[in-house]
Amino acid sequence: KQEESVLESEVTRVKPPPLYKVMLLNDDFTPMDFVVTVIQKFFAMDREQATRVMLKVHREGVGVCGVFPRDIAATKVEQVIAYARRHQHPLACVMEES
Ligand code: NFA
Repeated sequence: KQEESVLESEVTRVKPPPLYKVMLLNDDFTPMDFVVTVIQKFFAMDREQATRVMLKVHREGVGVCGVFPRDIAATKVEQVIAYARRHQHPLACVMEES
């Protein structure tokens, strides 16, 4: 059992691991259909769900594609950015502790 005088890191982690939101950011250049495809491909949404998220990003500037443990969130961000750059689109993807 955790003692008040002992750091959490010296005993056992008590808090659940943090979760991170993975978000897309709007820009003026990436085609809407490409964004929908990205959301379907990397966040396992159907076309209808993906279109809703894309339109939210387009209208509000940012939208959440999913919530994941840190390493999975970081991999999603890297994969989305690499895929967008490979197709020469400036689409931005970021993560933030939720
Ligand atoms: N704003 C972009 C356009 O009008 C579409 C877009 C949506 C881009 C979501 C990035 C993210 N073509």
